Amino acid sequence: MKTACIFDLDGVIVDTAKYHYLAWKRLANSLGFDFTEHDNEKLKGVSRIESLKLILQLGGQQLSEADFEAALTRKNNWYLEYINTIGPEEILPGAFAFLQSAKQLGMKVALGSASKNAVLILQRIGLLEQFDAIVDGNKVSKAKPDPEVFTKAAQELGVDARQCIVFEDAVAGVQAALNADMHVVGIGEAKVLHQAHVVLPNFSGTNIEQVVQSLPESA
Ligand code: G16
Ligand code: MG
Repeated sequence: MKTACIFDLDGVIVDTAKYHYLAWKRLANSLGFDFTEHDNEKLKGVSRIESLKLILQLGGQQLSEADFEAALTRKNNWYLEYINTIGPEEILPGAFAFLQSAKQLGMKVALGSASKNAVLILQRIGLLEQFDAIVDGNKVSKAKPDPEVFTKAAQELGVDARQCIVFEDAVAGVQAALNADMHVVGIGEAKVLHQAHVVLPNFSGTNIEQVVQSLPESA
């Protein structure tokens, strides 16, 4: 029996990747190198610290501990400038209706995100009150593909892992859900998210009942 849904935030509920990209690009440029949209794909679902490590590697740079911390703060401040202007129009197509379909069926819903800005983003898009539990980057110490974020979400909801369906757009997130022994629906391209039990391009034109029916019996 599937009784709970756990949604990733960036790339599933809202597309904040473009704002992360703009802020990281600004940081890279200030350090004297460029950062492309192609390379930004590698940062999806990756924590802030790991993202900066990756970017510095791409730019062939090393920073002292103090400069690393300062760079994280600068990037986040730029990111917050963008986030503070977003609203409900940024919710990805079909995501709100899908979430509602799960709630109407009596399922519990949680957020499982790597972002430390998750609560602010949910406030900005008007969805904060929709979630029964929120586990974000402030509550976990291990990054996806570690299952911690999803395991904690299930604990907060008071349900078993096998009762949860995770919705994820990142490969590391799909792996985290599998490592948590949960059902996982990939949101994006099947060739990228092939480890997921089911992959949907987005939430348009579907609902939770259709998704539950599409999950393989063994999943
Ligand atoms: C999101 C994004 C990542 C970002 C991470 C940390 O994860 O996909 O690109 O680096 O959050 O965000 P912040 O800097 O706001 O703490 P998710 O798990 O919601 O996809
Ligand atoms: Mg994501």
